[in-house]
Amino acid sequence: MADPRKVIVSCALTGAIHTPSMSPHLPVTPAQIIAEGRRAVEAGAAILHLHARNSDTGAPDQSVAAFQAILPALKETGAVINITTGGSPYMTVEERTAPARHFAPELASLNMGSMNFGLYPMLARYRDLSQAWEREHLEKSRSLVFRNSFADIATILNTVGAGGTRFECECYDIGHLYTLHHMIAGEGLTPPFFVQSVFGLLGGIGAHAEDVQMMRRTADRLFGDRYLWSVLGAGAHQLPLAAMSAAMGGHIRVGLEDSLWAGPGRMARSSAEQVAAVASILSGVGHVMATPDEARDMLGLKG
Ligand code: KMH
Ligand code: ZN
Repeated sequence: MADPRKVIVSCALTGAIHTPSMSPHLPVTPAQIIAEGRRAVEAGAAILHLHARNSDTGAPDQSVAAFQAILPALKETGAVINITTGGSPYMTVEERTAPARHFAPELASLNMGSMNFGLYPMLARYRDLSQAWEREHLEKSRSLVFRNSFADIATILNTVGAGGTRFECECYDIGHLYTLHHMIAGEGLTPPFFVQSVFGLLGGIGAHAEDVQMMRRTADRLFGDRYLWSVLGAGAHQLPLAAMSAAMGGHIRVGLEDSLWAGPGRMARSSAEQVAAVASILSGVGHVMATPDEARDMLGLKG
């Protein structure tokens, strides 16, 4: 019998989109983020995708100091550390890349195109945003364009990549795959490429099975066997698309950054609950979760 397929599970612990008023379980202080990271790794996550927050307000904080408060303890989990370069979509590229440039992690996110970022419709459903920054976030999000120009992408590749960091290439639409393909030729990106396909975020591709298949087919055509395909379903799409990715031979990303839910109408109490749900999906189809070291090997990370 063939060995079981190893699936890399990434866990995104807090992000910059959801706010404390939306869920009491969203980690914002260093102690909460560290505890969530440990639980996610115990549940089987190989990669921790990290943002940091201001401890007092829970607002996104992309300072080196905010990451310094969480990184040493999270590195001790043994997981692959993936630092965001998306930061918050209101920040400049200089601000967004500061922690990844400073810490030179094994992995960093790289957003592959500019887009309307579907925050407003999601935020507008929450009536009781209790803090001023959360209400401002709602107001600003209506006219938000998440900017990732060709020059921005190249800057991130060249500055963050200089430290030996490799990239989780976040593709929110088919066009972003073509941008990645273009960047490979021009900017010296080397395989294996880690393609994180993001589904169901308004402004990007939808979360229908046909969308998922189209993304996969296009990536196969462009990158052949030189890439690893991972699926991120936003909000309520998270676990259904995790199951679809498992069935299609893909890798999976979950976590409270991407969805506050653990099932229909049921808020997740922890990112680890979502990782555990993925573990049971994978065992149901005969796959196993890759360890952090297996993920390092598969992604060609510096270790
Ligand atoms: N929240 C995800 C949909 C980043 O950090 O670079 C996008 C994300 C961006 O993870
Ligand atoms: Zn992120």
